[in-house]
Amino acid sequence: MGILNVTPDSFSDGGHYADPEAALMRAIRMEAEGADLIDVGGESTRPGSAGVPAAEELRRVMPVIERLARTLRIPVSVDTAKAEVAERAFEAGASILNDVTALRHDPRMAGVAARAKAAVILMHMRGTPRTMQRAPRYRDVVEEVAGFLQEAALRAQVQGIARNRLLIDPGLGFGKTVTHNLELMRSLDRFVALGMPVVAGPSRKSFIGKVLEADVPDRLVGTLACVAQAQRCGVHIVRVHDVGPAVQLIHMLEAIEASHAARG
Ligand code: HH2
Repeated sequence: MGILNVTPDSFSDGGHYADPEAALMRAIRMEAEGADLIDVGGESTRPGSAGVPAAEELRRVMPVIERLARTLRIPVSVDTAKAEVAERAFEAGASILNDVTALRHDPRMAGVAARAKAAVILMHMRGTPRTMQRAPRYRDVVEEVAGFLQEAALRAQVQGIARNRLLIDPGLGFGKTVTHNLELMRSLDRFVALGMPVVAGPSRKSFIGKVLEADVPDRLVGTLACVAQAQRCGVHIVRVHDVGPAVQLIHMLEAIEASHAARG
């Protein structure tokens, strides 16, 4: 999943793709590099951020989603917690909802996604982007996040979204310390065992920066290590900024695994 942030303030690529034509070019490039879907977001969720009104989010994402849906062969997802934005994005051709609040922020969201028959990514977050990094604590981060995602999936089904349209995401960096993020990375197979497709979003995040003492532009190798770990654990979708290197890494790992299978 290639990340396309059309925000002025995203933590690693804010302001790069504010012009819809530049955003379209970026998406075409990610598709050519092997992305299987493109995730468009118009509101930064970086730690401490306050959020933007729906009208501003619509102004940012709609021209981009309209262009992508017309031009790309791969599906488009919309990264939003607002039902109004999701609804308009589905009308314009997006087919996947990526809701970092797991349908909790907007009471209308589940109904909108159910009516559109959209696939829905349910992500775990502790608190809100404004508060989430204030000393997060867990008894057992892996089990607590897994329990949350199971409950969120049940709630979504009660609200009319079919189970075969649900995906889950442990929410790396959302209300977690470096140690929590590393524990989640180590145990990604626990989420795969829940029986729904798993999404993981380690790309350029600060836990990588802290482990490697690397600023955002120098986190590619750390990100790729996380992509390799995700692949090893059977994670279905990795959400990345650097699609080309991630696709090459996965192809290489798959070739190695296939050679083993061929030998029997
Ligand atoms: N991470 C970010 C945003 N959306 N969605 C899912 N499903 N999983 C994630 O890990 C995830 C996400 C944050 O990263 P980014 O989009 O690069 O930055 P920002 O929120 O500053 O736009």
